[in-house]
Amino acid sequence: MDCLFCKIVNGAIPARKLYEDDQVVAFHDIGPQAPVHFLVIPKKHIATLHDIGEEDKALVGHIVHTAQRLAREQGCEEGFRVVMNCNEQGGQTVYHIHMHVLGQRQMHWPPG
Ligand code: IU
Repeated sequence: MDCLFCKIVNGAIPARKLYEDDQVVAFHDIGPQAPVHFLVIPKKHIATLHDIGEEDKALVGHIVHTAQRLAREQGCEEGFRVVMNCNEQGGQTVYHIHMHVLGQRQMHWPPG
């Protein structure tokens, strides 16, 4: 499959991995937008948030829990932001769902 994040999952493209288990991989974003910026992705290919099914609920919960645990490990006790972009209008550029975790700087609202 011609998916960049599937290639990170299977090791064809290198990434600075923070964590990996049987369901998810977390790695530092190559274009960090904050001192801490990593992505948590499922190993299963799911293109967009629209494609999450009933059967994926536990997996999505695991993504959120992994994000929270790693954010704390990365020193984000003061706070952090998670972002999931969906489709072109939502700002998605890689079509394999991923949770951005950003921290170690003040966030602002609304986002761009
Ligand atoms: P988006 O939500 O689809 O716009 O985010 C994609 C992110 O994936 C973006 O922040 C990129 O910098 C990041 N990324 C990466 O970390 N490693 C890669 O090999 C590629 C994109 I391609």
